Amino acid sequence: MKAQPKQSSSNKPAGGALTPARQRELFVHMLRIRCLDERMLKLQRAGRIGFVGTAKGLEAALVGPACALEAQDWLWSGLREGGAALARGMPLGDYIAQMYCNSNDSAKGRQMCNHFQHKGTHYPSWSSVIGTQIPHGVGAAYAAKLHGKDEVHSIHFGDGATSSNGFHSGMNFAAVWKAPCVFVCVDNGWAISVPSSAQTAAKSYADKAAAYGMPGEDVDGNDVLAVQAAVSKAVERARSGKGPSLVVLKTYRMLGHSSSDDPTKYRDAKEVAYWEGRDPIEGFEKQLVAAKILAKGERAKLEAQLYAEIDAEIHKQEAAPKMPLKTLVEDVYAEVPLHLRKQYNQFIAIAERLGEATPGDGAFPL
Ligand SMILES: Cc1ncc(C[n+]2csc(CCOP(=O)(O)OP(=O)(O)O)c2C)c(N)n1
Ligand SMILES: [Mg+2]
Repeated sequence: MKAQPKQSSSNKPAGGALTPARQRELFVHMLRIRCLDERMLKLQRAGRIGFVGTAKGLEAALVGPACALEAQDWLWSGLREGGAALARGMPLGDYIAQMYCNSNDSAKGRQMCNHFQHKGTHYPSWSSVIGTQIPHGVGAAYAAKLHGKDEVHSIHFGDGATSSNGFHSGMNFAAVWKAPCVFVCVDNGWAISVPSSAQTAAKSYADKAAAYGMPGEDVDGNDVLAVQAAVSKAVERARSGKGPSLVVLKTYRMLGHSSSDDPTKYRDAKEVAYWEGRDPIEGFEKQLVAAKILAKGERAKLEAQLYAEIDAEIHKQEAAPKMPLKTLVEDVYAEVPLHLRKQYNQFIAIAERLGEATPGDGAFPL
């Protein structure tokens, strides 16, 4: 089979269960994220790309919601939903071009790498500024409602973002306006080095929903079918005009916060081992094998196919030219104004004298 992402099958399950073919698709989406993370981290360690924030352990929390949305819906990203965009049809080439910030990067190299966007699948560009996507997504959902569009906006954020202003204002306005949106909190246990136990005194982040007058639900974020079902229910509620819900996906970030982080400095190996035993891909693989949807040993074959596709795309994107430097001053004004032309000329003079930065010169320090 061809492992390239696609959003072909219907999300409307017959009798509440996903078809075997759809379950297989979900599994492949999850595997792709794992394989891609592994490759990206290696490229970063080799100094070939600048920065990676992996989603190892969170694959079910990415793929479940992505596969609960229809093509006209929107997904507003937290810090790790690049793989969710792939599951909704963002091409692999766009993902990897963004990691290289090359001339194929749809952000034109203006975003830090690992900050994806894809117009075609309604996936607005990430912001690293925690929580800002929440009021943006709520505003877009409210606008869709005013324009009578059949759109649901799925707004994703981490446990850490629940302490942001954007979370409170977004949740409040969404409930008051009955905006067609779903709040997906990926509680992966940590906000860099701050554990969830220090982030809130509430028993669960889901309890916060009651304060804004919306339903809140805790879900096993490592069980992709449970995640898909819970988010589907919240999406249908939003689509039918009943307003927003909060779905909290309880999961775990298996690796560091980013390629610049060493999690052994702040968390216990026993905690990591506990979650290793609850790996979302292994759990789903066992389920699919037991249901004869996947053959024993098939995972290895799928992984080999995925790695071949990823590696071919890496070679293609690594060979692509860089963004032309003049794009630094384009796209803001109809004509580049004098002060920007002066700055650009100064910049070119410096680049000619000292040369340009090379990969590995300026890895982002966070
Ligand atoms: C407004 C703001 N404050 C602080 C930071 C620094 N920062 C970057 S990531 C992060 C933690 C995010 O944790 P969480 O929301 O749980 O997402 P996760 O990384 O676990 O996916 C912080 C505090 C930031 N980017 N923006
Ligand atoms: Mg977190």
